[in-house]
Amino acid sequence: MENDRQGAAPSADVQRRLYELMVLMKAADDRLSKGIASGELQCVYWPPRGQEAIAAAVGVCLRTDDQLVTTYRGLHDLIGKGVPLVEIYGEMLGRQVGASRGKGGTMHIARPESGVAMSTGIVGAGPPVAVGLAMAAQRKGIDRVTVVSFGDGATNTGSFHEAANMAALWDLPVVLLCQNNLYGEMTPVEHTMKVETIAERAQAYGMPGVRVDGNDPLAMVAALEEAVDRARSGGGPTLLDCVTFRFRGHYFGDPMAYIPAEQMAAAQLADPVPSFRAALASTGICSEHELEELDQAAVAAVEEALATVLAAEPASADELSRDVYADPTNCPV
Ligand SMILES: Cc1ncc(C[n+]2csc(CCOP(=O)(O)OP(=O)(O)O)c2C)c(N)n1
Ligand SMILES: [Mg+2]
Repeated sequence: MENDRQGAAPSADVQRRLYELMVLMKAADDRLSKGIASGELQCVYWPPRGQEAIAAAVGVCLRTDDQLVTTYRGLHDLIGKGVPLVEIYGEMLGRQVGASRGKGGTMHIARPESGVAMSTGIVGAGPPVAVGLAMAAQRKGIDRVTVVSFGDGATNTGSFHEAANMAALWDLPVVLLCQNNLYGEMTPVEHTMKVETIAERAQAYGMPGVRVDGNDPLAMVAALEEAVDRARSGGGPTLLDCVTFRFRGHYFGDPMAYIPAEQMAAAQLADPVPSFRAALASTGICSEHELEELDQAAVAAVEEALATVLAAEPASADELSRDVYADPTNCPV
């Protein structure tokens, strides 16, 4: 990988925070998966299990008012950006406690108070929206960086290329964060493009493109920090090609027959959550006892959030006509 933890490692506190976020993301995914599989929970779900290191880096590198645009596979990104789990689960399960009072669903979670501008189910739709947010910040002189998270498959859409060109041309404060999990639905990334890496696509637009080990939270923080600093200081966009894997396939319940057994075995060895746990123990940043406490706290937080959501009212019918039109006197950008 091009970016292998250049510069000083993050402080012990930041490393602990990264693990805390990663283990919360994993616990949130595990609980949803268990509930959907048993029939206890009914919702659609595109699981990001395995992509925790990327989202945790988003969590420690962005300010609250920096903006995030993400996708249907956004559970971890939303947790990283600080959306309360009750509002995420609430939205997925169609309850009034959801971020959009239960009417958005899994694909459409937004929360302006946390700097989450949009989640989208349309592949490649995020980058143009992020470029618009970055353009607004540049024109209005707002100190704000926008990060847009999307998959490898999205880099084959026209909207990605138009957005990348515009972002580079105008030096916009945006980071193009590709969560390259090696598949778009059931198609391996190498069947969809002739160039070898997604990072090299950046050259065509005149912006830096960096390939990163997306399973290593420290490499991710180094790369994302550099990209965010560049964007914030007027240096323009960066394309980050974060190489990772999704353990549960495209959608929850995907039998994953298209994934070679050797690839799955290798990915499991590189699973970011146990790998980072072992690294924190071996460097002495966390004791086994501390790690155990973080693991248990994550599971407890997830159980508490789910109990709140299951006790909440379903989305009300009058939501159908509320928020249909923007309020022109209160239009955040
Ligand atoms: C414009 C558009 N085309 C096709 C689809 C169907 N679709 C949903 S997810 C997906 C694969 C996207 O792959 P990738 O961008 O790598 O993201 P990942 O799902 O791996 O996170 C496709 C083709 C869609 N939602 N939108
Ligand atoms: Mg993909």
